[in-house]
Amino acid sequence: MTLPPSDPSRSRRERRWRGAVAGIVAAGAALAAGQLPSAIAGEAEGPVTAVGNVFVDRFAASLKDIAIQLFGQNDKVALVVGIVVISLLLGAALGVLALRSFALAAVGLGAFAVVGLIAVVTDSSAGGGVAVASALTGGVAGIGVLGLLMHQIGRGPDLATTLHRAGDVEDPRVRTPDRRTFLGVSAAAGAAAALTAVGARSLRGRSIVDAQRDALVLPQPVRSTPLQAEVLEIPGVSPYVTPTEDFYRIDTALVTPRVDAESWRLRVGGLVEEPFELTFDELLEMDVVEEPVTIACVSNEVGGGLVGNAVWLGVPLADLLDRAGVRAEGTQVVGRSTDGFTVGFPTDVATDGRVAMVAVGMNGEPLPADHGYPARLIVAGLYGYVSATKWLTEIELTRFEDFDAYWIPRGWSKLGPVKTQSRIDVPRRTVDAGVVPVAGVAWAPHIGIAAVEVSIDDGPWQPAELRGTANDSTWAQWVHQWDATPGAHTIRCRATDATGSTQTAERSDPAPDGATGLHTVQVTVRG
Ligand SMILES: Nc1nc2c(c(=O)[nH]1)N[C@H]1C(S)=C(S)[C@@H](COP(=O)(O)O)O[C@H]1N2
Ligand SMILES: [Mo]
Repeated sequence: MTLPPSDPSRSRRERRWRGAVAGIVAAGAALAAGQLPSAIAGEAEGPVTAVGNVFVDRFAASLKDIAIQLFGQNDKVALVVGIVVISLLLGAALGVLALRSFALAAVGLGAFAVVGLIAVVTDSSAGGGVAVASALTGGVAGIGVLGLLMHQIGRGPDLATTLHRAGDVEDPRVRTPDRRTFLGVSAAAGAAAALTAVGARSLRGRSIVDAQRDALVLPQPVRSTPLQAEVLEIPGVSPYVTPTEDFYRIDTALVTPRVDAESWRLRVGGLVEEPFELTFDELLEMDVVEEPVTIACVSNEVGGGLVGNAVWLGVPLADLLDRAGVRAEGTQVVGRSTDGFTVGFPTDVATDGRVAMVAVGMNGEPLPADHGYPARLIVAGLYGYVSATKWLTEIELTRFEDFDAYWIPRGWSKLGPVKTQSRIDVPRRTVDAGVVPVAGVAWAPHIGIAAVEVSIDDGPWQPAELRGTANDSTWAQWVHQWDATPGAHTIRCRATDATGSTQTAERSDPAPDGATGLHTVQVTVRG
């Protein structure tokens, strides 16, 4: 099909549309090619996630409401998809611009590469040479593909100056290929870009660090707390120990850092008498203990799933601090991650006898990469954002008032003790009439749960039966046998901790220091 010269507005629309397609394909090619150098260099991250990381650290996390949303996995996928979609839309605009001036559009694509370059350099987890290579490859691929497709439209870099501009009338000397040819070439270039992106991704696949982790043999603990024998096994009720693959994951890292334990060091310094540094082997040679601890995220909503119980193996934090000799002014323990994330909590918490450790094992295995391999902090009774640094690399003693960790300037409380909570796991929606278990978990680490009560339809609080726990740092499973009658019912639960204090019914949001309120479920009982 040749464009009908008799209809200039239609032909202009058609050309504009082709320009947009060319721009989208060119931007896609730039994105995909830009991912290659870092993938070949064995880096876990490319420019796209670098832009995402910078976005998380600089902008999104400073907006409190978005920050709460930005913790989880789905938000990360959404962020990466958002970056790609915005890039392609910018590409569409540049493609239309290229119809008027290829040079300007090329400059636009160059600017696009520079943004990627700046992001990679800014993002602490990536290196400079790779950043430049990414920007060059991406920029050259983008401009090259745009040139190729513009040539197809008859507006390539070499032809642009020879074209008549006035009225966008077709120049008879320039053959405009038909739509099918244009789409064919675009599709081929798009497919090549997609293949490149997939290739770059699979190159990142399993790193040597995964193999290293699989080969690691954990040391035997000098002390461990036996798990209690009698556990609730009701379908739908959280198992006492959360299987690692079901354990919630929260962090600001768009791509899990893969930390090489061989070059990894743990530095203990700051306001201490004798700062020191340990290799991973030296850390493993210290006395390790094994304890189950329930950890929770401050952004967990009442009744939510950002909480889990695992058996952690690690070196007591108190032993490391003793070795360094904390000075009186060292009132805050700061934990730094390889990815720049930080936590901070009062030094007293690390030494008051509760479980506080540099963990290397989770549920009998080396820490998974997602949960902080090779080492992380675990402190019973503190929310993760103030304590549980994954990919830990430095413990620094500071004055409490001298340093605020990652989430503090972003609107969260400086102190983050876990609030006592209880959750109804079953029933959640519908049940058959008769005696049915109302059951779930309750936690108040490191204090312990003394009682859980259940109220049906705002009736009197009735005690639930508690299962024993291995220590006061884990959640307790609970069950209440309910004689369910047909119809709609409201079930609530509340927990009392070992100090005798009962959960408040007052509802508050996760920000700034953890949600409060009673978990409430509406169920329908079938007759
Ligand atoms: N390096 C690093 N460590 C981190 C975080 C992070 O963003 N980066 N998030 C913390 C938060 S908010 C929580 S709740 C816990 C979650 O640990 P998990 O992913 O192993 O469940 O990790 C903590 N450690
Ligand atoms: Mo968290």
